[in-house]
Amino acid sequence: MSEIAIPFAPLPRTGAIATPAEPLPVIPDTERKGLTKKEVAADHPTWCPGCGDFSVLALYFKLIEKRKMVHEKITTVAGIGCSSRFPYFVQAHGVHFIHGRALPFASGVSLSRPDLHVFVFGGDGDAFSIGGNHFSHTARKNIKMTYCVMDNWVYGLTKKQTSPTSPLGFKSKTDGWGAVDYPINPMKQAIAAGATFVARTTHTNPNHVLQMMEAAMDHDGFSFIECLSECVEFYEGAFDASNPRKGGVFNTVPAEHDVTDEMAAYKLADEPFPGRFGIFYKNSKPTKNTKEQEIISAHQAKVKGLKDWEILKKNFDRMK
Ligand SMILES: Cc1ncc(C[n+]2csc(CCOP(=O)(O)OP(=O)(O)O)c2C)c(N)n1
Ligand code: SF4
Ligand SMILES: [Mg+2]
Repeated sequence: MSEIAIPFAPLPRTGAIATPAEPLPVIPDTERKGLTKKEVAADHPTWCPGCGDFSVLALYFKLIEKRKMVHEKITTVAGIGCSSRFPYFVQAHGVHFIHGRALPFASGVSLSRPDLHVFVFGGDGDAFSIGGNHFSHTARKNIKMTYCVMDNWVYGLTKKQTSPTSPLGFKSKTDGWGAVDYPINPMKQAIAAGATFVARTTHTNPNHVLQMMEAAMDHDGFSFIECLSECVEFYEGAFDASNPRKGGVFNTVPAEHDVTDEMAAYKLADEPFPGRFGIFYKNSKPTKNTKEQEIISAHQAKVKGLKDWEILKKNFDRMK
């Protein structure tokens, strides 16, 4: 039998043998200093000057700072689009995933990591065109996460195509004579699909955006925020009617509105633009996270004390 060749010679000894590094002490989250905006801001955002998305990003940083979050507990997921570049600009864990598929990816993170909160950011095209089905199914499953759609009523990244929220008559590269397809109403869709937290805000009112983000994050379930975010390049002035600085009106949800009343929420969502801003709907029901954990715990209880091979054997025996 021939000798087995050693692919490389062992390194010559240089004297001192390195001692393994001491493991870092584990400091509980509660005792750690939260991140500052400066620490969490990554690459310089590549959005056009004046894009509404800057304001949403700045408020996300503010939320992180205010809630004293630590790096490994922040997860920012997005699909594809100008708005979906979001995770690039956050110095923490994040994923810039396939167009329209941010929610399935985020669902996996949420279901497997109950210790962190998943934030998903994206655009109207990503959410309601290519990702339309995922939106409905993630909402009906009530998977714990916050989904903030930065709605600019256009496809910005691909330079001005009609989006599912573009109003009738909008002239774009795909509708040179003006859009003829009826736009969807994101708020109505979210409520009808089963989202348990549905809110609306606009990038021109920073305090309101932060308030909605905080409320959404505190909600145990699928929380959806439609955040109007102007595309100054391809749909300038789209939201002027909602901006008091541009002669518009910013009307909040009436104080007497019952957020648990689905029909009342639907009615609010039916108001013509600029409509209302605030929490339209909020309901409490068990999340998929909780239900799955119950199944896992029940199964783990059945095999408690068994060795891995014994569990395997049990499974094989069942298949006989
Ligand atoms: C599978 C696939 N189809 C189409 C595209 C091209 N595409 C990239 S972003 C985009 C639309 C993005 O619009 P939106 O989600 O509204 O984001 P915005 O740029 O407006 O923020 C499209 C159609 C793609 N990248 N992948
Ligand atoms: S194209 Fe529009 S959405 Fe994209 S970065 Fe520029 S202003 Fe923002
Ligand atoms: Mg868009």
